Amino acid sequence: MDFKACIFDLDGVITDTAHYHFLAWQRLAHSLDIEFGLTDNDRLKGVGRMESLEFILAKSARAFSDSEKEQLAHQKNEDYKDLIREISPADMLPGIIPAFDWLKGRGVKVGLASASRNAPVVIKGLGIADVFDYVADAGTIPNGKPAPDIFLDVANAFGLDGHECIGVEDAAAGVTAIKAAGMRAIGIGDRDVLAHADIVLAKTDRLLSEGLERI
Ligand code: B16
Ligand code: MG
Repeated sequence: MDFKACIFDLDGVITDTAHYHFLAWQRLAHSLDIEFGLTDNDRLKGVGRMESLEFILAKSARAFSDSEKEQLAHQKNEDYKDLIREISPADMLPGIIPAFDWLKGRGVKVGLASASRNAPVVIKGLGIADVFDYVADAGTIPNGKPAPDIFLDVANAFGLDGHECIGVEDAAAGVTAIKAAGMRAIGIGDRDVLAHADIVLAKTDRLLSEGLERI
């Protein structure tokens, strides 16, 4: 084990908020007579709020002004916040708490690099806010994933170079961001989609034994 920090994505790695994003986006899309299914939602993994909205609105024949877009993004976020109000420690994905304990026991810094501006609320609901030595503020990061900015922001906060850090991601754009930051990547999900990761695990349950202990 030769890394000094482990930087986590949130949605799809620590918890599965993707489903709540889906419900909120689908409600918005249907209110505009736009079809929106699970396959569309997969395209939005790790993608920021306005970019996700643009993807959905592109499926409509009509044009939307900037102020309409702001209003729609706000509406989706209000619905999303309603949905995540009930998040609790029971919503942690399997294997994440043992991974945190293992990292903490070795003095490895633990960071969060989520594109979600709601990340602080989510980690509070999960009961893990204290685990993180640093949480990136998505609202202040210039370029979203696949740009390396958010992972570099966390490394900088720790005073570390990219090669001293590893990142854990479920989105292809996220793995690209980690590699562009000069870090090693553990991907969670489909091997073909996450082909650029150094290690790919189908699920989070073996993150420690087949991911962190091996990378
Ligand atoms: P918000 P992650 C991402 O979280 C989600 O995967 C993505 O679906 C969402 O649009 C994005 O956060 C922005 O979220 O609207 O709450 O700011 O995977 O980077 O943890
Ligand atoms: Mg994710």
